[in-house]
Amino acid sequence: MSLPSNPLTIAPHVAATLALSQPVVALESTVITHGLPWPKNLEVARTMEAAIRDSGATPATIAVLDGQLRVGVTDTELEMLAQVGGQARKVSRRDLPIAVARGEHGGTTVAATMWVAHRAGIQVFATGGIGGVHRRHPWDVSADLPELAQTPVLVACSGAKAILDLPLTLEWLETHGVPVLGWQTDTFPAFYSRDSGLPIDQRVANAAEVAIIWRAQRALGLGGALLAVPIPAEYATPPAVAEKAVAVALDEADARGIRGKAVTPFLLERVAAITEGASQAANLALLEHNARVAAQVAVALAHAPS
Ligand code: PSU
Ligand code: MN
Repeated sequence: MSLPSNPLTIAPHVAATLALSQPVVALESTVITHGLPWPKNLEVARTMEAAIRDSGATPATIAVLDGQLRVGVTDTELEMLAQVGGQARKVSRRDLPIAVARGEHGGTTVAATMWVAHRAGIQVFATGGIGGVHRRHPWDVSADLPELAQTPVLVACSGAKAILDLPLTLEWLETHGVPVLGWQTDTFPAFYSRDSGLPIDQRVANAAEVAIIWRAQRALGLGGALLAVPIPAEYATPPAVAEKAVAVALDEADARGIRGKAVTPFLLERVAAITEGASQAANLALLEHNARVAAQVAVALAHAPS
């Protein structure tokens, strides 16, 4: 088995955009392979890319294809990844060398996507929800959190999925120095609902305000940051509805002994089934919205600092 000499491949149009210091937004691919069912996953992947273009930035979906770390994929490749779904490897940081060495296809998690984006020179990344500290199993901490602590990428998301322990996740981020900005909000969003009641570090009104703080973060040589964006109000689910579904899903996961990297995909799938797709509609809406907000921030960053 021989390694590709340069396992990081940046699509030509993405490389050209970066070379001109024009705005690029990275997108993850675990949400495509393991987060949503076919064909919704393809629809949402295309919608997010379109939303970013629409807002004046270039999307770069990051994935592992045939063992190559790809920054920007073609529409045909996007479709292939969506179709392959869970047969692809779920690639977090620790899975990168395995997928590369074995020449596999993989959907990259927030952690792996951040790692690749940073090495490609991309600073802004949009997703739905980051991984975090799990409920009932607080030793199960997503690799997304330490990645945020060390890799300088700004991640726009709707908080951490409601399946997680949000207070412990925020405590972890505080301990490890990850700033949490609230997009037009004073509280951390709870994914399906707009407000967890938990405080964030700083409310920001618009993309220009985010850009100022992110430039300072970079100038100080610090790691990543979160931009927490609440779900658009018309798609928000009442907290009690989501909460009930999560409780049932957690019981099922425990009863079936689901562990390790299978936990998050299992819970996401069960919550979607229990809420009869309402959670999935919410998921799609917030993913598109987060892509738009991230693109606005990338555009603001590309403008000369005032
Ligand atoms: N949250 C979602 N959908 C997802 C994920 C999180 O709403 O698909 C994915 C992301 O790729 C995230 C990963 O990085 O799950 C976290 O998995 P784990 O908890 O195993 O680190
Ligand atoms: Mn885990």
